[in-house]
Amino acid sequence: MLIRRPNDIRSSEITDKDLYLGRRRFLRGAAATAGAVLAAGLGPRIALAARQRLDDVRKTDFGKGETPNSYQDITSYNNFYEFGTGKADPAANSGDFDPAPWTVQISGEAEITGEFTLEDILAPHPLEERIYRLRCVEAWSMVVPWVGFPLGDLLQRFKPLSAAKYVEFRTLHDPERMPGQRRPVLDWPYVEGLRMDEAMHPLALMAVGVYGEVLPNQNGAPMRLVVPWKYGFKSIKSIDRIIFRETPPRSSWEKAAPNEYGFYANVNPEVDHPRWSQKRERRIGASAFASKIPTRKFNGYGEQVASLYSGMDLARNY
Ligand SMILES: Nc1nc2c(c(=O)[nH]1)N[C@H]1C(S)=C(S)[C@@H](COP(=O)(O)O)O[C@H]1N2
Ligand SMILES: [Mo]
Repeated sequence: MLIRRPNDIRSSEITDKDLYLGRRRFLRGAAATAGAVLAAGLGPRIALAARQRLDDVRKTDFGKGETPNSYQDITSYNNFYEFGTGKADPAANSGDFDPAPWTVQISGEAEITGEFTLEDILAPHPLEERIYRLRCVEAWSMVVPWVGFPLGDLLQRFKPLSAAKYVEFRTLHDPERMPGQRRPVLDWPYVEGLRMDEAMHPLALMAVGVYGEVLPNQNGAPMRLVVPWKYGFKSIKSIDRIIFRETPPRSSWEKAAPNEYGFYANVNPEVDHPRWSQKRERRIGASAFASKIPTRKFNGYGEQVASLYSGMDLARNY
């Protein structure tokens, strides 16, 4: 298997796995935190998964003033159909998943293509924490302190050609390791896409961690997208393929129900899902008696992203 690396990376910047999983970035190991996981009330199966601290994470002002959901909420109420369709399934069923070694295949309309190790993909990118709201199309929401880096910084390294108008992302397809893929609930692998200008927008994040720790399997280890102004399903997990394209990719959800899920999927309280309202959302972790909160257009990020869609009819381009 040919493993290349983007030629803009000097070899001195590339170390072995140490850089990603070794001492530099990760200080505390499994033993130190297993007790804490148990104390947080998670089952023993999940406690077996190592919780590893990420080193050198720069704090930012993104989401300043917001109260993040608890680590427990973020890692136990998930959507990740590769590990089951129930909200508790990903935490229950992903404990045995080992996201290492991991390679990412880059193809399509770019100068630099090929297969890269996760270490090569991540090495040049300083990590930062950004607190983002995540609004699921099912009308619940969370606030998550992600750790990652701007998606555009990664895409730029492959020198996209002018023909690259869209970028497609795919999740690993391996039914042996992802038991949910043994049933045809979606057309596997999970596929998502962004228009190139959306992908290059500084709010689009490639996440590798949460709460200062390595991304738990149920949240999309080892690396997942976070596009905070779009419904949660656009934020594809466990990415192993990136394809620069001239034409829009067809996402798994568009294929499954084209009248319900569109390519854009911008959070929009003015456009209801055909089967339910999108005007309000339930904040996970709030009391069962708490009232739902109003959903904001573009999930509240309109000031930054609305210009991407000027002149577009967002009721048609849902
Ligand atoms: N590969 C993959 N990515 C996925 C999903 C999935 O089923 N498979 N679910 C999506 C949906 S619907 C949501 S709401 C978010 C949930 O992310 P979280 O579990 O980290 O909160 O992941 C998205 N990414
Ligand atoms: Mo979702």
